Amino acid sequence: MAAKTLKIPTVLSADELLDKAFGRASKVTINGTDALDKMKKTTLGRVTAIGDIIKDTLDKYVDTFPRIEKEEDFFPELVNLVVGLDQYKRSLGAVRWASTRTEILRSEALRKIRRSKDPRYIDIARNEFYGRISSVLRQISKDLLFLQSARDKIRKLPSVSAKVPTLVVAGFPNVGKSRIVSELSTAEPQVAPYPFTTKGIIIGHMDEGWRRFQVIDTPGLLDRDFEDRNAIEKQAVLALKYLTHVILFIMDPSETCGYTLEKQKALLESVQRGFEGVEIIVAESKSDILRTDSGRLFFSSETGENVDVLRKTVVDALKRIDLGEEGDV
Ligand SMILES: Nc1nc2c(ncn2[C@@H]2O[C@H](COP(=O)(O)OP(=O)(O)OP(=O)(O)O)[C@@H](O)[C@H]2O)c(=O)[nH]1
Ligand SMILES: [Mg+2]
Repeated sequence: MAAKTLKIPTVLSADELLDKAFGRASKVTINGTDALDKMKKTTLGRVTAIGDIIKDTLDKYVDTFPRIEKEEDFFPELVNLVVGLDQYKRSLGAVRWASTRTEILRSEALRKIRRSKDPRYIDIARNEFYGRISSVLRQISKDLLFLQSARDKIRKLPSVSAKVPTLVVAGFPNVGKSRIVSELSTAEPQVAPYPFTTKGIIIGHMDEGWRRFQVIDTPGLLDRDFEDRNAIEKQAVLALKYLTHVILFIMDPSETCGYTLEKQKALLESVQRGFEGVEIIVAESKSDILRTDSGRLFFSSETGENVDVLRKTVVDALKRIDLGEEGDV
């Protein structure tokens, strides 16, 4: 997914694109059998070049911006949050329209110029084309500016795969989330930026035979009461929902994290409400410090106690996730 979004080129403004197209075209000169023939061929060459450059550039934008068809998914939700999906689609639609218009205007102009035997009419047809093509680009100038800023934001979105069964780790700060994510991950987890958190999200992978699972730690997102968040933060959390197949909720009964067990239970309930229908595995951390008789799964990243049991529980839950052909963006 990231690879796809990284390929988006910088988006030129309407004026920049016009400058580029007209600048290149002005270098075109084609010889002819006489003055009229030369003028005609040169004008045809310039109109063709302008049309080509503008159309190719616009088509490249349409092709490289991520196509968002299925909206109820992680990536579209994020795009919606950071740029606004309606405007995104409208602007891409406007660019597509401008590309089609360019093609039509160019064909019309070429036809008129080819037919013309009078240099004055050739000039008129050419100027008409220049004027119209400028006007088309001016009409989409706001869309181009929007897409340029959208590109910068989309490029910063995290590169997580929607195709891989994913475990998301939740729990208050300091309960031991990051440590268990490292324990469970095959390699050192990577940090990816995530809008609305300063820390980014931490992505690890678990390899189980031929299968690969994703483990995601989300500092700043699932470590506060859902209800305490502002609307955008809530959406940022909900976007995660599309990515989350199983939640590992970590509780620290030793309370060395700085949160009472009561508060932690309240957070768990809040996560349960926010992620209805998602399997939530609750595990108590830091069993080297304190073990309760709650009957919950417990483990210690410090001593390694029960980390294997936790891993197996998590892997079994992830194995039950069948993504089929779904999950692609
Ligand atoms: N004794 C003991 N300490 C642990 C254990 N797991 C984590 N810790 C300690 O608890 C502190 C917090 O651990 P982290 O893994 O950073 O906690 P976190 O939940 O990722 O915290 P945030 O990133 O702030 O949300 C660190 O000092 C860890 O060393 C454990 O199993 N036993
Ligand atoms: Mg952490």
